[in-house]
Amino acid sequence: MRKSNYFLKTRKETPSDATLISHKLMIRTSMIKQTTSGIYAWLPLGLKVLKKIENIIRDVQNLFGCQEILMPTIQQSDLWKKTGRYNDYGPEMLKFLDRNKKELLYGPTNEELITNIFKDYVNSYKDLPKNLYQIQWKFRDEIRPRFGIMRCREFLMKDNYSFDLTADAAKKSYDNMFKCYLKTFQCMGLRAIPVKADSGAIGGDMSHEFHIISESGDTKIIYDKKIDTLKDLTSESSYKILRNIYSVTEEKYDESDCSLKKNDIVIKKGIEIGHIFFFGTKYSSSLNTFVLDKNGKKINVEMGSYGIGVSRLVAAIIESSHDKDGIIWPKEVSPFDIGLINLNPKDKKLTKISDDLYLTLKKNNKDVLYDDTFESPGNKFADMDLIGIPNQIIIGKKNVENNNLEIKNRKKNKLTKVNLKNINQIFKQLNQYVF
Ligand code: 5CA
Repeated sequence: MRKSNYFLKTRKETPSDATLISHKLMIRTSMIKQTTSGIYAWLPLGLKVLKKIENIIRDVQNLFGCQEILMPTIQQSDLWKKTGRYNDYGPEMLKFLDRNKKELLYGPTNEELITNIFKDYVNSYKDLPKNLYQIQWKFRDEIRPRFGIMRCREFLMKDNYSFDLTADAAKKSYDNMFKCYLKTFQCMGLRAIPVKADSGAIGGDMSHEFHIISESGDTKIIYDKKIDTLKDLTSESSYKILRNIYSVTEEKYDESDCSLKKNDIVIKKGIEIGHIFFFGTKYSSSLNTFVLDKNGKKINVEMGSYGIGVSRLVAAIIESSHDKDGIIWPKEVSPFDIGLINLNPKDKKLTKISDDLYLTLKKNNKDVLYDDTFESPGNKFADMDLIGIPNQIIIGKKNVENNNLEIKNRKKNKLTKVNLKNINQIFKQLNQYVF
C-alpha cells in the first residue's frame, strides 16, 4: 500500500477525554473514529489489526473443535422474558420497538438465542457434544463508556457456547476452552493469566477471566507468584498448574481461603480480555431445551459460554506493547509486515530502488506500507514509529551511494545496513523479526 494513497492521517493532538495511551495512539494513527459516545468507526489501519486478531481467534477456535455460525445482532424479547433476563439484565440492554410495536433488543450476549437455535436441530445424546461460535458485534449501554474501544458500547466479541449431556462432560468442554484461550492469546504474542471470577449477568458457578497485566487495567488480580515463573503457559504442565493454583479477581479474594503467605502473592492490575462460564442447565431448563438419552429420557443440556473481547484486544495489545514513540505491534497482529520509507521521492535513483523493492516484496506476499510521500524525513520516521510496524526498510541517499539500505527493528530500535542488491540478505534480515 502506497502511503500517498492510503486512508491514513496521523496527528499529534488527541481529544481531552483520551487518558489511556492505547486510546491516544489509536486516535493519533487514525485507527478508529468516535461517532458518538462509546461507538466507533474502524478506519483502514484499525480494521486491519482487528481482522488479524479475529482470524487468529477463528483459527484456534476451529483447532479446538468449535464451529462458526453467525447470529443476528437484533433479537426478539420473548426468549429473554422466559429466562428472566429481560428485566434482570438491567439498563445495559438496549431495547426498542419495531413498526409493529414488537419488542426488540440489540444483543449484549447470546445465550438465549443460541439455546433456541440449538433446540431446533439437536434432540439426541448421539449428537453431543457440540460447540458453536460467532464473531459478532454486541451492544451494552455502559453507564460510563471510557478508554476508547477498551470499554465502549458497541464492541466486537467472539462468543461460543458448548452443549453436553452431563455436567462432567460439560466441565471437559470448559477445560478444552480454558486451553483454547491460553493458546489463542499466545498466538497473538500475549501472556494472559487465568483467574477465578464472578459470573455476573451470565450466571453459573464456575467462571474464569483471562487478564493481561497492565498498569492501566481496571481490575485487580491476586495470584500465586509461581505463575510468573511459568515459561510457556500453553504446555500441558502449565495448564495443570494454572487450573489448580490460587489466582482470583479482587471480588473473589477472601483472605481466609487464601493459604498463601504474603510474600508468595502477586497483586497486579489486569485488563480482562476473555471470560468463560459454566452454568449447567440455567438456560436449557428455562428454554425447555433437552435431548433424549439412551433410555429415551429427556435431559436438559449442560452448557457453558465463552467470550473474548476482540475489539478490546486491539487496545489491550497496545497497552502492553508501546514506547514513547508509538505502538510496537507484535508481528502476529501487525497491520503490515514491513514499512518501507523512501526518504526522498524527488530523487529518481532512490525512487527506482524503492519502487522495485516494493514490487519484489509484494510478489513475495509481504504486506508493505510504502511511504512514497513528500513529507520531511523527520516526519516519515516519526510516523512509521508511531504506526508501529515491527520492521522498517529505509532507503536514503547516503546509504544508497554505498549500495546499502537500512533495516530498522522497531522494538529494539536497532538499525542494520544491508547491501541493497542482495535481496536474499534483505529477506534474511527481515526474517529475523517478521515472518
Ligand atoms: N456470554 C459471555 C461469554 S460469551 C459474555 O458475554 N461474557 S463477558 O460479558 O465477559 O464478555 C466477554 C468479553 O467481552 C469480556 O471478557 C471483554 O473482553 C469483552 N467486553 C465486555 N464488555 C465490553 C465493553 N463494554 N467494551 C469492550 N469489550 C467488552
